[in-house]
Amino acid sequence: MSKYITTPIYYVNGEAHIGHAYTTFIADTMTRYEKLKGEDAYFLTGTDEHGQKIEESAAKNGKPTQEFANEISASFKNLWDEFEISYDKFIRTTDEDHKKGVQKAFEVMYAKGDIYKDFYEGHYCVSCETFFPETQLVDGEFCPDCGRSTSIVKEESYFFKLSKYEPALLKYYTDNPDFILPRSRANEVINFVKGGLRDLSVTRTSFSWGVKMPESMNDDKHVMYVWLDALMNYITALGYGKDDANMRYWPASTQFVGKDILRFHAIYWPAFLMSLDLPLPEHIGAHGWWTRDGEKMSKSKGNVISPKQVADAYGVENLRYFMLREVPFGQDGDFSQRAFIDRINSELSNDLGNLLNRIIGMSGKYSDFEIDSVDVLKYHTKEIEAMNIVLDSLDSFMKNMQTHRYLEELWKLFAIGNKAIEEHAPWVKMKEDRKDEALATVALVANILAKAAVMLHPVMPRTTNTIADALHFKIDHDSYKDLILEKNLLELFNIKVVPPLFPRVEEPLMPEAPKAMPDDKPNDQMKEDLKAKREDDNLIEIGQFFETSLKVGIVVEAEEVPKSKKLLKLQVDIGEDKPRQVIAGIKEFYSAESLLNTQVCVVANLKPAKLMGMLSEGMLLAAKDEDGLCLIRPEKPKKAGTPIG
Ligand code: ME8
Repeated sequence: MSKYITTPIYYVNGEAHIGHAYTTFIADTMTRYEKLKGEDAYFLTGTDEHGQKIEESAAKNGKPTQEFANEISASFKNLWDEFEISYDKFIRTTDEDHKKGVQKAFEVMYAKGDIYKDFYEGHYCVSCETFFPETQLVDGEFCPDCGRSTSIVKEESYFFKLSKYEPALLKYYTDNPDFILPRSRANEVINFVKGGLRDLSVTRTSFSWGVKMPESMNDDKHVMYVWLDALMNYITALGYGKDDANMRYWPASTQFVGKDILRFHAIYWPAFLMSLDLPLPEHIGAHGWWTRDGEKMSKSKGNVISPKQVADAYGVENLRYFMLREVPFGQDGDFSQRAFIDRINSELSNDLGNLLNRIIGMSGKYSDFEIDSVDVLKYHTKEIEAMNIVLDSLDSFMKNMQTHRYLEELWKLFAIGNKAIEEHAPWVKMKEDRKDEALATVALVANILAKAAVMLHPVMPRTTNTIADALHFKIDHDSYKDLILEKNLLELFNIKVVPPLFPRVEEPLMPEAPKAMPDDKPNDQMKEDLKAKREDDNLIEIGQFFETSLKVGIVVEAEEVPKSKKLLKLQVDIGEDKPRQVIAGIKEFYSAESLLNTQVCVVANLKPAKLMGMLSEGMLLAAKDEDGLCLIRPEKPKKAGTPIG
C-alpha cells in the first residue's frame, strides 16, 4: 500500500520559522520511516500564495505580488533543500497545473449541486481570510482567531453547501476515531460541527489575487477563496484535474498540520472531498505550538527563531532530534537553548556518541579495527533479547506519531550497550587472555549501534549514515529487513575512524532571546502569536499576562453612536494628558448617562482600531453570559490610571 504524507503549504507572507520547520521535520521523518520499511511513500510540501493577505504583504514590501511570492516561496524551498528534506514534490498554488485542478474541482462540486450563488455580508478578517458571524466576534469587532480588527464586507459570492455535510462528517468522526490525531483533539472539532455548520463562501469579488473561476462558469468577477484553493493542493499535486498521474497515492495516510488549522483540515477538507466523491485521508495529525523560552514568538518581540540560524549554530540534525524528542506529539513545546544543549550533551554526545567512540577505540586496540559477530550469541543472549524487545516496540510509537516515545525507547539500546561494556569490561578480559569474550562484547555493542542507527535514520539521516559508514554497512530497506525484521547480526565489522559526532556544547551558541518586559507594548504581533492565544489549553507565562496593560479609568463623557444598535462613544480618563476615546459595544446593557463618572477597567495598550469610522483607543473589561453583560469595575474607587494586575 502506498503512503502519502503532507505538510500544510506555508503562506508566503514571511520567512520560515521554527514552527514550520517542526511540521516539515515530522513529515520528513515519517516519510523516511515508511520508505525504510519499503513502502511506496510520497511526500508533499509547498507554499500557499494567493489571497488578500499575500497581496497586502507584497504591497507593503513594495513588490509586485508574483515576484514577492516567488522570492518567499524560493526561500522555503531553498531552506528545505539545505535541510535535505526528502519531499517528492514542492507545490506552489500559483502553478498553472494547480490552478486548473482547483477549477476542475469547483466544476465537479458545482455540477453536483453543492455550490450556489448568493450574497454574503459579514465580518471578514483579512489576516485569517475568514468570515465570522457576529456572535463570534470579540467585542463586536475583533477576530476571534487572531484578535485583529475585522471589516464588514458585502459581496456576491458562491457558497459551498457545508451544512449539507454535517451529518456525514459527524458519522465519519464516530466511525473513524483515529481520523483526528491525537484523539484528544477530536472533541473540539466534533463540538464545532455539532454547533451547526453554515454554508461556506468559497469565492471573493473584493480582490483579484486568486485562482480564477473556471471558464464554464462564465463569471470572471470572482476568484476562489484562498482556503478552497489551498486545500485542493493535496490532490492537484497528484495530478487531479490534469492527468491523475499520481492519484494512486490518494487518500493521504497522514496530513500533518498545526493545531491552528485543524478545523480547516478536519471539517472543510473532508466535506470538499465528500463532494468530489474522493475518499478521506486516514489521519489528520495536529501538533502543538512552539514557544521560545516560554514566550510566544512574535516579530515585535524580536524572538522569532529562524531555523536556519539554529541549524547553522547547532546542526540541523541536532535540531531535528531535539524537536522530535522534546514534545509529545500534539502538545505545545518550548524551544530553549538550555534544554537543547542538555539533550545534545547527555543524549547525543554521552549516550550515543560515546558508544561509537568506544567501539572505535576498543576495536582498534584489540583487533586492528576488524571484529566479527561469531561469538556474540555465545556470551550475550541476555543483551540480545533485551535489544530485540526494544526494537520490536518501536513501530507502534512511530505509527502513533509519538516521536518522543520512539526516541526515548530507542535510547534504551544505548543504555544496554553501555551497560554491557561496563559489566563485561573487555579491557579486563583482554588482560586475562580471554580475547574471544572481549571481542564478542565489542561486536555486541557494534550490532546494537548498527540496529539503533537504522531505526534512528528517519530522524537523523546524515548522522546515521556516518555511523553506518564507520561500522561498514549501509542503511536502506535491505538492511532494515535484515537487521530489524529478520533480527540478524552483521557478520563482520571493518571499523572506520570518524571524528566525534556530537562535540559537547558548553555555552549557548546563539544570542539569547530578548525578554519581553511587562510594559512591552505588543503592536504588530504575528499571526501565530495571536492564533495560539485562543487555545484554551494554552497556558501563558506571567510575563505574557503583563503584556496587557490594564488600568482603572473614569468615564468622563459618554454618548450614543447614532445609527448603531450596540455602540457607545466614551471618553475615559486613564491618568494620561487627555482622556482616551473608547468605542464600546455595550449600548444594549448601559445607557450613556448611567456610565458618566463611573469607574471601569481599560485595556490600555490595544492597537487603536476604527469602529464605524471612529477611533477606539482601548477596550473595557466586561463579563457576558445569557443574562447579559456587565462591566468589570474596581471594588473600591481608585485613581484614574491605577494599574491592574
Ligand atoms: O496556515 N508552532 O500557513 P502558515 C508550531 N497557508 N507550528 C507552527 C508554528 C508554531 N509556533 N508556526 C507555524 C497556513 N507553524 C496556510 C495553510 S494548508 C492547505 C494552508 C506551522 O504559513 C504549523 O504547521 O500560517 C501551522 O499549521 C503552519 O505552520 C501554518 O503555516
